[in-house]
Amino acid sequence: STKPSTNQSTTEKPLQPCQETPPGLVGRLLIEFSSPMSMERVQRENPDVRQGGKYSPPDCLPRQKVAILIPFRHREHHLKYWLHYLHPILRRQKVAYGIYIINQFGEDTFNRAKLLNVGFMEALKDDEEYDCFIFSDVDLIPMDDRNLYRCYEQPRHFAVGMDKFGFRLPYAGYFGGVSGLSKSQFLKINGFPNEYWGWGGEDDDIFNRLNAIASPWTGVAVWGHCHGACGTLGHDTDLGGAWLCSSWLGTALFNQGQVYFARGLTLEVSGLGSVPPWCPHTDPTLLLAPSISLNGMKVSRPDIRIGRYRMIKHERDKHNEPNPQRFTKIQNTKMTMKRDGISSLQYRLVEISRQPMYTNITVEIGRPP
Ligand code: UDH
Ligand code: NGS
Repeated sequence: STKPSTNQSTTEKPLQPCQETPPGLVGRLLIEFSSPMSMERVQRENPDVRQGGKYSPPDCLPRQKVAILIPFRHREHHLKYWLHYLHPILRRQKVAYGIYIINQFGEDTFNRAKLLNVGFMEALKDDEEYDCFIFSDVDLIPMDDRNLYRCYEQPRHFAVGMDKFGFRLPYAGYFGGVSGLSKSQFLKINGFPNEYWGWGGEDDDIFNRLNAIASPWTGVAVWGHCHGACGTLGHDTDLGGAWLCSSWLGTALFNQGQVYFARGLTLEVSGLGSVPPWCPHTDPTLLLAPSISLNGMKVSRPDIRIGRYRMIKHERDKHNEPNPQRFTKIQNTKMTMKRDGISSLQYRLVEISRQPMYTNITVEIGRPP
């Protein structure tokens, strides 16, 4: 309309960025699945969630835009509880988010990781501003709202303490249940594998991808001299190799072998003469070629007391039997990840329907070869 301006923009206070730690969190939550749940109730209790399951805090500028992706088929009962619990938690966490259910069409073998790849693509088509992607099973509810659903400097594993594992991490490399990657972290590993049909292993493959990017990284140094602390660190199995500094670094040493860095260490060497921060006693004349740039990734996790989850108990689904190939497949991630991932993803969209509490993306993803 051409009404005279009411000068709204000068009377309204501009929004401030949301606080790093949201002020309205309540901490530990009571989560149970015995009281009946209905979508009507979820809608009634979350009137500020927009069509398609979208929300943005009204009182501050969110730091990230988060797409929450849920692999799905025939779990309507679980979805009601998930939405019932998560919408209020996410609201308190002051995130801008959208909920996407990636629903596998047909009754062929289920493929969780491929559905999540589809979710990544489709969420970005829906809103290119998403910069964070959280991948959640439909049956996992966080028991503490201090477990912040956002992306971090490093890939995030959220579901560290599930009730079915006695609230402990089942093994050090566990990356299942609920995880989160920024857009660039996701693209760096070529997304998720498309070739894990049926249950198991796809989360381990993703974990392997994150580590494969970390080391080894080969660099070329021009010249260097290192002594003291670095020399004494020696060999460390957790680092995926030997330390860069043994005692004396010369052109030859660098050029001959591969140079290994600590997993998860992001060392940006820009320009000649930089001193690696982990090597305090390096002779400052150490010269590294400017081409060396490391992108190591290491999974980050919340404190085990905060990263607690309840899982809705259920029987094994039909058409999601344990995949007998999973053990050999996870041995080969480093080789397969280059060709199998977001770069090779193929699917056929069947339907996108915007529900009040979520966006439903039904997709045909094929079947095992
Ligand atoms: N999922 C579906 N439908 C399916 C299969 C899987 O929606 O038919 C989704 C859902 O989001 C689920 C996730 O994929 O949370 C992971 O699959 P899962 O729940 O089958 O994996 P989980 O490890 O269970 O939770 C394995 C079977 C456990 C049987 C225990 C019997 N007491
Ligand atoms: C591992 C699976 C993972 C799975 C985890 C927990 O053994 O995919 O167990 O499973 N890896 C392989 O099978 C290679 S659970 O107890 O939740 O059913 O996530």
